[in-house]
Amino acid sequence: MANKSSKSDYSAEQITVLEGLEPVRKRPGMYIGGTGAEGLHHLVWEIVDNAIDEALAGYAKNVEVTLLEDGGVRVLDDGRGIPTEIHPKTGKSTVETVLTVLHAGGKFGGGGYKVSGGLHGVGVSVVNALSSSLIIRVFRDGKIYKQTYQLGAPTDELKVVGKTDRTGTEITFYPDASIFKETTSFNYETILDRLRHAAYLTKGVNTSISDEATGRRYSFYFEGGIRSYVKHLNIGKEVIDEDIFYVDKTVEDTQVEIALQYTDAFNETIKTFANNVLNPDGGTHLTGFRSALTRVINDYARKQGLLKEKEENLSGEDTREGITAIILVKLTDPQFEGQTKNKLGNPEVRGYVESVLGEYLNYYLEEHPSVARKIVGKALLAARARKAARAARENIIRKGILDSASMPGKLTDCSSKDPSNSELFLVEGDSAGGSAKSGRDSTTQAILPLRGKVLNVERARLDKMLANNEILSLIKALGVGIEDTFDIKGLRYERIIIMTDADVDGAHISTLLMTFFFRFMKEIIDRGHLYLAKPPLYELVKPGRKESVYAYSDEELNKIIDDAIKARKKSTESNTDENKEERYKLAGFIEQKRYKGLGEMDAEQLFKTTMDPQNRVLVKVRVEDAEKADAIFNKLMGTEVELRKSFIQSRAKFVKDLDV
Ligand code: 1YM
Repeated sequence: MANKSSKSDYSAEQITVLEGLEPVRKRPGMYIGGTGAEGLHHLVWEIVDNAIDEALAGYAKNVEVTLLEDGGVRVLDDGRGIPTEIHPKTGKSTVETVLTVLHAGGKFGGGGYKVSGGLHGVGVSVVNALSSSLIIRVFRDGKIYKQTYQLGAPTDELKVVGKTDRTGTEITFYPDASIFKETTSFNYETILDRLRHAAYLTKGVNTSISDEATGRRYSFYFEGGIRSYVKHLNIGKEVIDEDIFYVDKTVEDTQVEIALQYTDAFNETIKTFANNVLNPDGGTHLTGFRSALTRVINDYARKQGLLKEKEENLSGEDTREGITAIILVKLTDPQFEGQTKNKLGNPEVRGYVESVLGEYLNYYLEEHPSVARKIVGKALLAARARKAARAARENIIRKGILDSASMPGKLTDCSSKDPSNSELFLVEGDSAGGSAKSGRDSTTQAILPLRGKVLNVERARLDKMLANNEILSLIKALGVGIEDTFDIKGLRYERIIIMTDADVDGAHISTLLMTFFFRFMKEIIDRGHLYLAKPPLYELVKPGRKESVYAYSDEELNKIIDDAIKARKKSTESNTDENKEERYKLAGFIEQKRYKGLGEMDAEQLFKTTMDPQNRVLVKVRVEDAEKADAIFNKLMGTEVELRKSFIQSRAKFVKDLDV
């Protein structure tokens, strides 16, 4: 840290005394955001941030949080210890001044810390004001100092209570239950998460948490700092290369630290921090990062001939597709924009970040040609996909393809024009489509045959979808439009029924269709319009009888046979262990057929078994948890072939059975 030597001694004058603590207890929400669980945890952040600041300043190596069995929280660091000498303005010890005066602290006085993470911090005094009791111990100058407070007011003097050879600060506090009416219990996971991030952002600091009540404990130390953070964020994602770009450089007293890695995802994850505080709305560091990234990747692509002379530049968005990056700047005088202070405003930072990333990413690409090629390749793909999507959309709008005037040629519509009693069957393959057409109830049932292989678009991107005739026909038949023009009111059918073979290919096609609905027409699923048809697996024929019996599952098959055996043998118990032929004989059935596909049924059979509202079995498609489903679809449509296979075979997992 740059200030290590120059500012090792605290000077009491740096404290700026602002006001008393009464306002904090009157309006706690103003200081900690609220008095619920979040506000309660804010107390911990306040203290932890001070300890982390001491690590950031290069003095502390360890920050320890303990959840005490009696409901208190203890935070300990091994830094210099809060100064104990008398403060000239207050006439009290600096410890007491820090704990009782709002906004007192070196960092608010313009000196003190060079860099400070607790910029949003309202100060330890706020924690003190909102605690039924607080105990501070300072290890400094070979002595242990101790003082106790109640509701922000000292109950004794700062006293020497012992000798020590260590240094540091320890604060133990008990949140005031009359302020935190909702809850005063701290969440282990929440604090653990915060400490993990603090460890990522502060290279070399060891953070730990222990919970006395449960005995749980955890500590974090990341040799790699923000490199480890990037790695953590990319867990479970397919990275384009294991190597992580990393730079740490100081320009004009501002430290710029960046780590980045690309995955095969479509979205970007860029987290920006100023003095270890997250800036959710970015700011000048983000702007500098983006412009350098776009420039460097374009320059490299041109130089390597990956981008031809007549081709236009890759857009910023293209170069960021799939990126995971952490940008951390440390500066003396951070300024924030907006009410929430979520955006870094210092104009000079843009140039600093731009020059650091510009220079070092360029070196990196030169030195890692295979990674560089993959990054450029990914951006080129993103550019192409974006252009294709735009062209496809414009083309479709221009040609009026989605206008409802004309129905697609492949659709055999029903005669009813009332959506509430109409249904649309999406049928796998032309031959089954033919049977469905002749077997259907033409008043209420419409048929749209879809050819499976054409639907096989990896990773559902709208442009690919729109380039697909089957999908275009589907969108048109549904009458709801797509994307900006989507409107559920136009839906022409109450039920949309996916009808595919009961095999792996059929499952694949229905999954692709469900993906399409999930990604582009989720409302159709949400409103319960999407179904899967369940064709029977077996047809059972009794000799001499015309009527067949159908079984839709193996359990059902067994039950039908069992019942028949019981009926014939009356009093005798049936035995499921008997061999198959024997059982069929006993039951008086012969097994006619095990259906492998819809195509094996004639029109009449298909209607009777799978389409007839009186007899059929339908499964309603429901998305229980949109986010989870999206992740599953991502996996499914992604590169992990094995995962995909096993998922398809068990697709019932995200489809809840409902017999209609
Ligand atoms: C468990 C919480 O607060 N540690 C801590 C706080 C301070 C210092 C060291 C410190 C800062 C400085 C000089 C300085 C604070 N000091 C002040 C104030 N841990 C925890 N560790 N010497 C020690 O800023 O120059 C406020 S916080 F105001 F006294 F300087």
